[in-house]
Amino acid sequence: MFSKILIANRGEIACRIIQTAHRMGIRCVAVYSDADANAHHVAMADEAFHIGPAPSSESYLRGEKIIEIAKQSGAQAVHPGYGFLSENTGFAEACEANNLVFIGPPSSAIAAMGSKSAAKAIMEKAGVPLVPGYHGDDQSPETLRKEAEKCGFPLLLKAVAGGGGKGMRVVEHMGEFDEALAAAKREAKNAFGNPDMLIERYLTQPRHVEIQVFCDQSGNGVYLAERDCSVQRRHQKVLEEAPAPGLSEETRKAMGDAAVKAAQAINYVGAGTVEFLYDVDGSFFFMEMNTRLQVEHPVTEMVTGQDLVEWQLKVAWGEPLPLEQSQVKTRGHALEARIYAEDPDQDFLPATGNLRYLSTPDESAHVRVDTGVIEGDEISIHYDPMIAKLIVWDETRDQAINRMVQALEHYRIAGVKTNIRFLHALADSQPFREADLTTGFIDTHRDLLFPKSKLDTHKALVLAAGFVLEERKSTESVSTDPWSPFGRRNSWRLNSEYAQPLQLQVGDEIHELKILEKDDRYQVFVNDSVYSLTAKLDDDYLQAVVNGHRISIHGNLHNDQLVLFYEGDTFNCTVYRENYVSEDMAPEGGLNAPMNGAIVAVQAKVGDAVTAGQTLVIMEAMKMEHAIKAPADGVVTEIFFSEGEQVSEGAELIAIEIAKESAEEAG
Ligand code: MV4
Repeated sequence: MFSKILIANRGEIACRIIQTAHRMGIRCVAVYSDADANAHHVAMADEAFHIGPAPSSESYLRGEKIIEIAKQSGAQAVHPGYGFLSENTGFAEACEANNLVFIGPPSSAIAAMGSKSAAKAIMEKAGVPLVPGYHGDDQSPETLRKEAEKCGFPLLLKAVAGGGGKGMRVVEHMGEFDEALAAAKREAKNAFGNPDMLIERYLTQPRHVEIQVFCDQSGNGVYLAERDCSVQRRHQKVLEEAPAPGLSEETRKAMGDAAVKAAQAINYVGAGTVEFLYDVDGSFFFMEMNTRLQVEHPVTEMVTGQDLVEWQLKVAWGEPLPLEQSQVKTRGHALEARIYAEDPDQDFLPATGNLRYLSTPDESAHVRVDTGVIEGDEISIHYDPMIAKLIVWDETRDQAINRMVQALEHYRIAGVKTNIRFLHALADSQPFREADLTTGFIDTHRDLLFPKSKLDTHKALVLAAGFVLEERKSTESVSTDPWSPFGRRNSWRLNSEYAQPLQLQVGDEIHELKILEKDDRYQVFVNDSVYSLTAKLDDDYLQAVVNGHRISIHGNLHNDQLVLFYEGDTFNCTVYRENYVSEDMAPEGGLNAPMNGAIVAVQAKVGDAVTAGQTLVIMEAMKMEHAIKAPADGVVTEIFFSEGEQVSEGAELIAIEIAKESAEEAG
């Protein structure tokens, strides 16, 4: 077996590969960009080499540089992971040419799947079912029209050079054909430099079912069941599962055999995936083959009990496949949800920022978390916004869904917007539970996937008050001596004669709360209502009783940003500053970017005396301008950005020293 390999990747997949390699006694060399100097994959590896600046084109895509490092470090093989160089024929060849084992298929197999029409021709010859249509070289409009008539409508024009849904056009009838063809060709020419089209009958309600295949260097092949990846959004997979619900044993076997034939037709070696369109009537058709280990491979591992990275390493070393087809068994059901840094409420706009609070569900035989980040890490614009893959397993699909829902509730992130709430609604929805899976799932069930908050605002505000008050107590009671006059009870007794104001901002609205404390109970006044509250905070865990309803939730208070986590949902509010400048915070006042954006204007200089409410910086984000204002009177001590610069959400823009009188008033 190899004694040292290089992992030409980053993030969760680099960590995933290192984990198995280490278990097998293989040393790992990592590579990293400027942005990843402190990344988890670098820390996990035995050694790591810097390969360039943050942009992938200058780091993780630099094949030659990576090969040079592999040779220099004494690595015998290179694992490309997925993405980056994993399906780059030039890189696979360069590895081979430099006596490095490319842990993946031969470059010829990658190349064979590069063109859709060539791939279809190979598959047709191998007897793999294809969607009826045309994939010939004759691209004259007359031939294409004739083939369209033969195919029937609706039909789909697909770019021969396309992939991932780019360059596709549905044509409903012949009257639309010429115009659609011209437009699709133009688009394909622009996007891929190749205007050639293939024609397929358009399946209106297909599912995406893919087979995991493996081949060794002697040409033996097996399939490790299938995955259903129908739940996608703009050709990005969201939830995947194994096995595919409702697939009959006969279909599974037929699809598996077809997938192995497909792989063998191109002399495949290693891990590959053959994607099929699976139609409502049970028929299936070859779509494409992915010549790499895929993101969603863990669901296959969970149901087969096999480690696919271990298989890859063994096959690359020249060993036979660990199992024969008859030995491959599956058990139970696995689901994977992809946790992305994105904002579902802004059309899934990718989000960036610091993972200032990160708490993951406990891992077990039922729950697995594949991730490459830890609390405090930055989600940057440079790479894929996937934060983690959450994988669950149980005996039945329904139980697995319950596990997923629960695990999502235990996945808590503050500092970066995520799709966790969306995934929670999706996994818990009736149509998903009923396995009403088609590639149109998310569009069809849109109304179910953006649910209203389950926590009413008043109750959330009362809990927020409990969190803030208890957190203040724990930080203010510096003394651990229970008899100290500065201990927690005494210092608060002093204030218990009158109502404490607390202002919490939710969205654009500021809620003025009044709080009375008596005998370890609070009375919280919100608008015209009063709530009785007891609260106990243990680190991030709040146990509260609100009007006799016991609620235990987690939360995170960072500066003045409070996030509460409740049943997969989050409640966010700002603890209004005027009231929150406590002694440890004054006299420094920080001002942070409310979102990712550009600095349009800086309207103050270091040394300027400024007054509360004065505009200091103007930012532009999503075509709107936002004024950043002084929270109190003070003097500007530092300015961190200049006009025209891009800033990330949460970045400190300007520092001011708050004037003494102003700080006292506020405190
Ligand atoms: C199709 C199809 C319906 N009929 N082909 C989209 C990505 C590309 N690789 C193939 N795709 C499709 N091809 C025929 N003949 C529907 C899709 C499709 C799709 C496929 C899998 C998963 C999600 C999808 C979302 C939209 C369209």
